[in-house]
Amino acid sequence: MDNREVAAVFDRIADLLEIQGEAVYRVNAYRRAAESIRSTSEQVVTLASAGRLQEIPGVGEAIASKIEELLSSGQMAFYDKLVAAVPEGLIGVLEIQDVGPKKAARFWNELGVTSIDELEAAARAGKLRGLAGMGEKSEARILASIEAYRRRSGRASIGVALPVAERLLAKLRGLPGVQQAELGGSLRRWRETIGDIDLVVASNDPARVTGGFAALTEVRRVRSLGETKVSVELEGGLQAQLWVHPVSRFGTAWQYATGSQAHNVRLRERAQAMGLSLSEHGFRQPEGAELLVAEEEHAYNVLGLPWVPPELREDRGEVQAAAAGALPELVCEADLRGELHAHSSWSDGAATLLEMAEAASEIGLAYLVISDHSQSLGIARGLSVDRLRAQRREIDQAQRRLGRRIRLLQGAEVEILSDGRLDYPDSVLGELDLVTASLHSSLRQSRPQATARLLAAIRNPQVDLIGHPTGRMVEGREGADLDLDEVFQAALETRTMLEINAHPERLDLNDIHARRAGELGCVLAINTDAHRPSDLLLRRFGVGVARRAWLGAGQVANAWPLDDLQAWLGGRA
Ligand code: DGT
Ligand code: CA
Ligand code: ZN
Repeated sequence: MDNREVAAVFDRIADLLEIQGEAVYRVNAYRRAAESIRSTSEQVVTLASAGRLQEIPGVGEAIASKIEELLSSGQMAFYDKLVAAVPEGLIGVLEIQDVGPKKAARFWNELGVTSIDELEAAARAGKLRGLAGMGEKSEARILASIEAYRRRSGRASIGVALPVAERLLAKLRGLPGVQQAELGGSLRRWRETIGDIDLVVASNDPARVTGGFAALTEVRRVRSLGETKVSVELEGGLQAQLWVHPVSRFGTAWQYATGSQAHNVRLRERAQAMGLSLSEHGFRQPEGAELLVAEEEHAYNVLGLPWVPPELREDRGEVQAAAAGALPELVCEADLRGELHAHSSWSDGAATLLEMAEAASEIGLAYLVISDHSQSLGIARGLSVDRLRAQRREIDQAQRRLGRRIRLLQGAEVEILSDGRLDYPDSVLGELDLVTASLHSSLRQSRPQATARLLAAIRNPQVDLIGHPTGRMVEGREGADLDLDEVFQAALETRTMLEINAHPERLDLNDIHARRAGELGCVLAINTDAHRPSDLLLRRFGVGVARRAWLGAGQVANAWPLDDLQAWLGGRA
C-alpha cells in the first residue's frame, strides 16, 4: 500500500466517526494523520519497517499500530467495525459535493436516507428544506450536485486514462505482427475526460494482434473479439478498444479513430463535395476504385487540407481554418521554459524548495517560481509574513547552490479573501518576484459578487497571475460563477496572466475559456501547481488544454525567456 492508499483509509475513518457523531477532536486527529501521511515523502511501508511511523506528525502510538495492522494484514479491525455500523450506501452520499459527514448523518438520522438515490428522492420531495439550517436553496444545490455526480460517473479523468493507455501502447508495440500502434479517440485529442481508450494498430496479421492484445495481463474481460476489432474491460475498470488495419490503410483508419465524430462528419462532407466517399476503411472514388492512404497526413492532403493537429479536431472551425491555410502554430511541451506555480515543504508541498528546483532543472526548465500558500490558508500551512521572509533567505541560499542551472524566484499563491482583499498587505506583496492570486474558499458566491472579487484581485497592481481562475474541479466541484468576459477584459487591461492549471483534476481554465481569453489577447501561463517533484511532469496536460484552446507559444508567458516575461510585467501602466 502506498501513502495515498493508507491516507484514504484514515480519511474514511474520520468520515465514519463523524457520521456516528464522534467528538470533533477525535475526528480531526484522524484527518490530521491522513493529511500528513499523504504529504510524507518517505513511504509508510519503509517507516513502518524501521519502527519510525511515529515520526509522521499526528501519528501517535494508537494510529501507528493501526497502520502496522493495515500494512501487515491488509485489514484493520477498527475500520471494519466502523464500516459495519453505517449503511453501505451512506458512504456513497459523501461523494456528493456539499454533503459532508455531518449532513450525511443528519439525512440518515432524521430522514432515513441511506443512499444517493434516497437522498435525491428526499430532495425532490422537498424534505431537506424542512431540516434545521437547510432551506430551498441548499436543497436545490444538493440536487444540482447529484446531477453533476451522475454526469461525471462513467468517464475517467485524462490523468488516470493516459498513463494506462501509454502502458498498453508500449506492450502493443512489443507484440509480434504490430507495425505501428497509436492512440486514437478523445485521448489523442487530449479531452479532459475519456469515455474509453481507443488504440489503433497497423498490421498485416490482425488475428495475431487482436489475440495478443486480449491476452494482456491488463485485460480483465474481453467484451467482444472480432477479426479486426477488440473491445475489453481493463483491470481498474476502464474500457479499451483496439482497431487493427492493414498498413496500406493505416492513414485513414487512424484519422477515423481519432475523431471527433463531428470533425469526421465535416471531412466526409468535404470528401463528398469532391466526389469521394470517406469511411473508416478509406477513400473510394465514384467508379468504385479505392484510394489507399497509409499516412494520416495524406488523408488530409487528399481533401486539399494540411494535416490538422488532433487537439483541434472538435469541429470548432479547424476544417475551415485548414482550408484557408490559417491553422495556428500550437504551443508544445518543449516550448515551456519555466514553471510559475509550485509549492514546497514551506506550505503543503512534499519536497524542499531545493529539491523542487533540482527537479525543474532536470526536466530542462530555466526558471521556477516557488509559490507557497499565504497565511489564511491554515489547512495548507500558509506562510505568515515572517515565515515568508525567512523563506526568501532559503531561496537565496538555494540559488547559490544551484548556480546557473536554474533561476529560482519567490512568489506566493495568495488567497483572494471573500471580499476581494488579498491575504498579504501590498507592501509584502511588493517584496515578491511574482504574485499569484487564487480562489480557494467561498466559491458559492453570486455571479456579481464572485466576479467583483476576482476583478479586485486582477486590478491590484501587485498581482501578476491568477491561479486556477474558476476554482473548478474536473470531477466534482463546479467553479465560481464568474462573468469570464469581464475577467478576461480586466486581465488584458492590467497585463495579468491567467493560468491554465495543468493538474488533471483542475484543468482550469478549460479549453473553451482559454481559447476565448487567447482570442481577446490575454496572456496565459501553463502551470502544474506542483506539490512534489514528479508533479512537474503534469504540464503536458496543461499543454493539451492550451493546444485545444488554439494557443501558440507567444501567448503563453512561461514559454518566454524570463527576461521577456519580466520586461512585459514591468511595462505595466
Ligand atoms: P469518448 O470515448 O467518449 O471519450 O470519445 P471518443 O471521441 O474517443 O469517441 P469513441 O470512443 O466513441 O470513438 C472513437 C472515434 O471513432 C471517434 O472519435 C470518431 C470515431 N467514430 C466513432 N463512431 C463514429 C460514428 O458514428 N461516425 C463517425 N464519423 N465517426 C465515429
Ligand atoms: Ca474513446
Ligand atoms: Zn497552488
